[in-house]
Amino acid sequence: MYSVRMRAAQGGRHEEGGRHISGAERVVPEERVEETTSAMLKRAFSHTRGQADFVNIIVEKIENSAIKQVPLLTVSTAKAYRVEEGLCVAEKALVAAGVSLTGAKEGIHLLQSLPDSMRGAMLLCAITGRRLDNTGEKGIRVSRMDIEKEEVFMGKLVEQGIDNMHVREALVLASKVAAGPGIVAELCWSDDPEYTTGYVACPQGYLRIPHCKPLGNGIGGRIFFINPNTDLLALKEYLQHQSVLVKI
Ligand code: WAQ
Ligand code: MG
Repeated sequence: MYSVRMRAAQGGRHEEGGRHISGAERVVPEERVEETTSAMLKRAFSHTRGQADFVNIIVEKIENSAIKQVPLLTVSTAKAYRVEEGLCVAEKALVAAGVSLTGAKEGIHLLQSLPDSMRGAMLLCAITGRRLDNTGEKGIRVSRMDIEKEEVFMGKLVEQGIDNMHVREALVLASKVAAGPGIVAELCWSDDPEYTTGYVACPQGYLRIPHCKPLGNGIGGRIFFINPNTDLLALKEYLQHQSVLVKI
């Protein structure tokens, strides 16, 4: 199998202060590497966040024996009709997953007050709400994951009426993250100005939450809430480097 990863920026490379535009992560067999890279390039050049002028695509072979399998999270959808309701549902879901009320409020506040979207996620202590990674506005990027049987997966999403790219990618990412060492819960909403549904995920499931941000808002983000005694190095290694196929 091959890990195929893309990151695109505007105003130069990410390392040189370019603004992150888009990214993508797949794990595919050799015969699908070409179509995957060209789809990623197309995507980098057509993101609603802006025109990319730097695109980095990495293709890397991974041994089958190095791939870990994790279960697909079960999906449910909450009811919310306004942003205040959506965020209230998110707060309750985080607390139900084991995040303290302080931690949940802090996480929501941090995402809401981002000056621009990050490329990765923040790690927060699930008890104190304190930021535990030191990656600043870059964040930690989860990589090297995909779904095991794409057609079956898509079929399942079609049945549930939620077969869009956002859900597909978010469910795979959230399933990898939820299986990580020390993960309590995840909070996310998209950086796409037209996509306002976010989610709270934890090992018990993936709760879709309509209206996590106002329509037209192009700032999104992700927060991983973790146990205070988590081995941070092991968790970062898992998130960034462990190859994972999500089993359906
Ligand atoms: N690793 C860590 N953080 C990431 C990654 C990654 N691979 N990809 C994106 N992020 C962070 C980054 O800060 C982005 O700005 C933010 O998440 C949002 O990313 O079921 O589309 O790809 O309907 O815009 C939720 C779907 C969609 C809810 C979320 O996120 C549903 C989405 P986006
Ligand atoms: Mg996006």
